[in-house]
Amino acid sequence: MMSPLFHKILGAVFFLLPYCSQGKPAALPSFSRFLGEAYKKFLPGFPALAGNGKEDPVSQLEHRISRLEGVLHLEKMITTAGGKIFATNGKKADFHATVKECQEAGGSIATPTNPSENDAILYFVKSYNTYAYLGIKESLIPSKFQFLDGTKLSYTNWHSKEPSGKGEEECVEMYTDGTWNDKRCNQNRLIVCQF
Ligand code: MMA
Ligand code: CA
Repeated sequence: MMSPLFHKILGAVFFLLPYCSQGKPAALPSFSRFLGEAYKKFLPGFPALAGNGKEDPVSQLEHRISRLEGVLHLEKMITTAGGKIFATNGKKADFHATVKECQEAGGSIATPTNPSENDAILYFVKSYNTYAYLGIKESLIPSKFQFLDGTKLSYTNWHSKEPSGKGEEECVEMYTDGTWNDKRCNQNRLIVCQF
């Protein structure tokens, strides 16, 4: 599961931790020298340290991550709400393929638990003008919906007269106004994941 490169980075992080907590960035060896050639595999074509190399490695990485986040936000691929990052690849899939794609990416299907998370998902539904499946399914009791792990919904945003399927519509989609509709699971909808 864990690649040798990941081990190396993890090793580097733990190696660097005491330096950071003591606030001695000046005494650090170069992070790129420590990683050796490994960073080239990490992001081919990118220098390990942009700029003059004076900043400590943690700041360098924070700066680099924030620039990557800027690019992904510009491309309408990520947005945040609270502690979650929501992401889309702009592709469409049915419910089961969406759950699988999100899992394989290390996340899970987007699941709104409050109005701000609902708005974050809505941002993609509007940008791509495409409904999205949510991480919510009908329970064994018809018209009673729950999170995929079986826990009770803490927040709902049903469209008026929904849910309407009474056992015939087990999945839930988000409309372009942010409200929810219970729906059969075999439609093509925008893939939105959370991380
Ligand atoms: C469709 C389907 C349902 C939804 C109704 C609303 C006709 O069925 O999308 O899930 O409840 O439209 O009119
Ligand atoms: Ca419905």
